[in-house]
Amino acid sequence: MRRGPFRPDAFPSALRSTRLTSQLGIALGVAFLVCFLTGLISHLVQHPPRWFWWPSEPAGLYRFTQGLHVATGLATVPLLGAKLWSVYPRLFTWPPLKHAAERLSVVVLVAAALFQLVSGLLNVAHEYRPMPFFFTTAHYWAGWLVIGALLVHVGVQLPVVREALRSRAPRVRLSRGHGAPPVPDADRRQLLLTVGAAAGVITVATLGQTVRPLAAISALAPRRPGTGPQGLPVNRTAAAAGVRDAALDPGYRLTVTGFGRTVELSLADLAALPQHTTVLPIACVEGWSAVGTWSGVRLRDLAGLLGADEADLTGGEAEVESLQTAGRYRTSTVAGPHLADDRTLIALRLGGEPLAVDHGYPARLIAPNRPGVMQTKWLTRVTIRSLR
Ligand SMILES: Nc1nc2c(c(=O)[nH]1)N[C@H]1C(S)=C(S)[C@@H](COP(=O)(O)O)O[C@H]1N2
Ligand SMILES: [Mo]
Repeated sequence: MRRGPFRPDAFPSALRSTRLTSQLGIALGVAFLVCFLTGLISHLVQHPPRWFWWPSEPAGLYRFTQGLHVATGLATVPLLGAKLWSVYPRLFTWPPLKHAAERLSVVVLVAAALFQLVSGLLNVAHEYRPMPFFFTTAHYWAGWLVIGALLVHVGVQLPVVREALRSRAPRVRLSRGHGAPPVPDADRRQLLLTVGAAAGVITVATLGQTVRPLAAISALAPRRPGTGPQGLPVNRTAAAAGVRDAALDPGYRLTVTGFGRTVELSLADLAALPQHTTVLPIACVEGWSAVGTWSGVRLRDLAGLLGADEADLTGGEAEVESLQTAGRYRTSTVAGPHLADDRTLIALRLGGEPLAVDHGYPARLIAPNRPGVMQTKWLTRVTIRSLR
């Protein structure tokens, strides 16, 4: 009856042990928690509920949390691989039906975790064709599935983990070879080191998309600082967004409206307003980020043209709209802290030159501590309102 993987000695590796599985499991649990929390932050910043408040300071905070999200997710690949390797013989424990319920609950966890890694990797690689769903929504809800299934799994396995980590010997073997000698600790440590090294290599090979000194060795980073027009990567080009002609039209006007007033500003009008320069990163949800030196008009100065006062700014918001007629990122909302912040600009220049059309010419938003998707390019209208 017991054939193939169901044979008693089908999985001969003596390295598998509850101790190994426990150690990998703890590392994986911590990594998933980091991914979940940083992912939750990114979601809340982009879809803020009423109670949520996100500051404009420190300017690079989102860059850090999102860089951590992507780096941790990538480093999880070898960890999850090793963890699954260490336990998959349990799928074939005998008799097959006895542990069906337990296995099914683990299947949910494994499936959701694999979905997160694969969809996240595809997003980082800008490869949306294999995903017939909207990535962001699916990735968000699957994140809750992973964390929920993980809590159940930890609850069930905690006693086993405790036992495995407390008693140093003899170790329980997961494969069902009989009378196998205990595994030397050195071998297990070697395996853990290898897994750790693999995670490290992946991290270093992708961190260059956000840490500039590492860019040269970033074999896996799809976007790198220093590449693209004006030394900055481009996420969506003007041609791809269908705004090239409108953006280059000499008749361009920026409409600024709110507090019962509307002003229309040509590029010359904008250039005649007080100009300011800030050094701020574009921090894309996909993990890459790059710093630019932006110059232009403070958003708060435009609000001032409409007669807004300080309290209108901190307790208000601005909606910025792109020349784009379709697409998810054609508008964004600038919350109070960012609206009032001196560094938030309607940028006209990058690195001292007029913006390249792919970076949002004639005018784009740039604000501290915001995801790249909310740094709207090719602005046509700014609406400012007080929420008091
Ligand atoms: N109108 C508009 N603005 C946009 C986008 C877009 O698709 N349309 N993409 C955003 C995304 S996802 C990022 S990461 C940044 C990238 O800015 P960059 O191309 O100048 O580097 O622009 C943002 N601004
Ligand atoms: Mo982005």
